[in-house]
Amino acid sequence: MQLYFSPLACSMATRIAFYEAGVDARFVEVDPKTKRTLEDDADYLAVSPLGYVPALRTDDGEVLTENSAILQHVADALPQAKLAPTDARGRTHLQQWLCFIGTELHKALYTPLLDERAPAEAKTYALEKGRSRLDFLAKHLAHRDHLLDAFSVADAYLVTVLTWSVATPIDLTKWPALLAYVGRVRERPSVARAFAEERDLYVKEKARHAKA
Ligand SMILES: N[C@@H](CCC(=O)N[C@@H](CS)C(=O)NCC(=O)O)C(=O)O
Repeated sequence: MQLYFSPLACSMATRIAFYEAGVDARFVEVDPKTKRTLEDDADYLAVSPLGYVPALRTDDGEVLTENSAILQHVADALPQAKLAPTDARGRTHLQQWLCFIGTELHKALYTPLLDERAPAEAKTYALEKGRSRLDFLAKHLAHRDHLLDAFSVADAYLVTVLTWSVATPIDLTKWPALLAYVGRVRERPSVARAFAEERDLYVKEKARHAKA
């Protein structure tokens, strides 16, 4: 499988899933500004017309998009890693959290806060609305280690998104359960490795953009 990613973007959740499974995948870096791949300067829009990551090229050549779908595909393809419940109710709970992270947190809260072109009013609105989502999440995580009964692809996605807080006005110390969760999950070897590798690539990306 081949993952199109940008450093520290939501695509990192799928890298974490691969590391959890101990499986080699091909990682193809996409520059978020130029929408070109780093390794061969190919047009990423020809792979995924909306230009956002992640995209996953499966072993049979199909290109999948949308983080939550890709994460479930990878979890299903690598069942030995136990990254998704296999029973119907458990799968519904997984979907519930993936949808919550993708819509309520990632796109509604963090995207406007991280987008330098988003108007100040949009950021204020997102923050106001987002507080109840973070309260809700903190309550759920107050007495549990993971979103579900065990680490799943939803945790891979959530830890990626919550870590973006440092680049936003969201102060996680106001939600000690979330701060503790991020600290705990980031200690997993798969997560620590993914963050370390992508942090280095992110620094390089910033340096490239500063030069351009
Ligand atoms: N709906 C997409 C959104 C993915 C997304 O927002 N990706 C961001 C990185 S976290 C991105 O590539 N943004 C660049 C862009 O929108 O041009 C998904 O869930 O996969």
